[in-house]
Amino acid sequence: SSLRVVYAFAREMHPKTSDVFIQYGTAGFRTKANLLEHVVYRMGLLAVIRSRVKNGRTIGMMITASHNLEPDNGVKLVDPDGEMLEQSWEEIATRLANVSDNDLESTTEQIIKQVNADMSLKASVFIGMDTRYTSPRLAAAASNGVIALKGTPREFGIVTTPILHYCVKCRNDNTYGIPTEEGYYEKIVGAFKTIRQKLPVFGEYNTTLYVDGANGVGGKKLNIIRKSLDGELDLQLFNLGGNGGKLNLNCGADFVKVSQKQPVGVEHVPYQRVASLDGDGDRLVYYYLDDKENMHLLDGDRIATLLASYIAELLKGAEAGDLNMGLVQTAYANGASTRYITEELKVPVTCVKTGVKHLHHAALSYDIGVYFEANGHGTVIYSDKAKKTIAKIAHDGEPEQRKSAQLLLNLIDMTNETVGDAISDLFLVETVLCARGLHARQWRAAYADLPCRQLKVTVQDRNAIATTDAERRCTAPEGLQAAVDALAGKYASGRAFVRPSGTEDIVRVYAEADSQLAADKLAAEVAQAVY
Ligand code: 16G
Ligand code: ZN
Repeated sequence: SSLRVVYAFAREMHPKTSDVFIQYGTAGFRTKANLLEHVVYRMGLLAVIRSRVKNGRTIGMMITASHNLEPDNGVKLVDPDGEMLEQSWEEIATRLANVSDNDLESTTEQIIKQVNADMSLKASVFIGMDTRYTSPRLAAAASNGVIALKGTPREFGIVTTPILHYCVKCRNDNTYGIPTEEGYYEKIVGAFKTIRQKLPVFGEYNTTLYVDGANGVGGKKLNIIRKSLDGELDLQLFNLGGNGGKLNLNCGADFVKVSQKQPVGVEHVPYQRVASLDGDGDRLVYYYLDDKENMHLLDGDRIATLLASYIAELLKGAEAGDLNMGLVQTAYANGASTRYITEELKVPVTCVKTGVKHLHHAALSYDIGVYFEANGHGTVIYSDKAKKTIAKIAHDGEPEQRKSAQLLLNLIDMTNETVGDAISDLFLVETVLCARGLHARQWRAAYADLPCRQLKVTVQDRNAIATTDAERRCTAPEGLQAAVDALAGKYASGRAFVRPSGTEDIVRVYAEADSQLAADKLAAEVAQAVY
């Protein structure tokens, strides 16, 4: 049959060259780029099958390894509503990625049967990639996979991960926007400019923003956006990939958050706020240096609290009292942020396992769900009920109510609800800081972070560690949790947990306590207990 030819082609063009087992993890497949070509080709096949199971709706494929260094790459699939691939398909993806070339045909046929795909339907797949030099070759393998099963690929070239998610969503739901990069700019930047007309700059807010682009795609896109901002925001961009700057190397959101150090390549001006993006533009943290060059970090927890408190203020102004808002965090959320949210903001908090899909899912249970990982990945999602209620007030409310509701509508337009988005989040943060006339120092003054430390531990088998309670406690190996409890108990405000990484073959340790010294010690002691 013609499919025979397809598999012969795969063996020729994208042969499986490695026997290393590879798993579809929290962020898809991710490993050394040279081990990925056959995996990406096969994900092209799977994307077509997925599209047909979804009645021909468009599926996304993103070629990226996010904040990893240049030699790595990865691929993940995006479901029709712009969300992460449904969890039950992760095992199917893993199976297809690991079969031998000889078994590729029979395994593909099995999967088609298992998921009951009607292979006579049309299939559409949007493909995006980050700036890695290995990405074009992998994107071509993805396209070949899509074409092999007679699907239609559309390559978007270099885009941020969230732009691809956005385009997939728009293609399947045209009320959300236009499925192009330009459509994305029009909606998000357009909403920002509209809101700036209504909220003039005042107070301690300064329109100059420095940006650390991690030498990746996010900075490049901000460089396009910058020219259309009409002075509403003066973006000074660093780490755009030129001048020998290496992707994510000693820069970018992950480096800044984990090392708590300033990135290389960014001009240093005391008290100037800096937004730091990760390599594929889906994470954002802020920081500033004081006059003694101490770094002050404003991470995902800060962004979440800033956005949630402003949305709460507008909901109150709109008198949309029947809409509930909640915040979703992970075990990595600083304890001080959780306390601030529940006690000061009086917003309910849910804690879930690491990984965007878990946060997104939990956020869906609120009318308005704000979710952020401490590492800077997050967004806000609004239910249909919330959107309808707000739109109605914006139309029929009293003048003061209408004002708040209209600002909320602009915020909704500025938000990429499909997934955490550094560019969209940056405009949201800048909107709130401007609306409140805040300097980054004042933003940071809302609460004091507990000092914390993260460590990586290499162990024989990371899966020997099993966790429960949203990864805050472990159930195996025996005795480990008791040891962690005993160690944390020695320190004031001590808290620690241990979890196997979903993206690297290591175990992660997190500790916080009332001083940096204590947090560092606690982390080291817990790491010792893991060995
Ligand atoms: C992935 C996740 C991120 C999570 C990180 C944890 C997505 C899109 N990305 O990058 O949310 O924080 O993994 O990595 O879900 P770890 O399991 O190695 O700590
Ligand atoms: Zn990323």
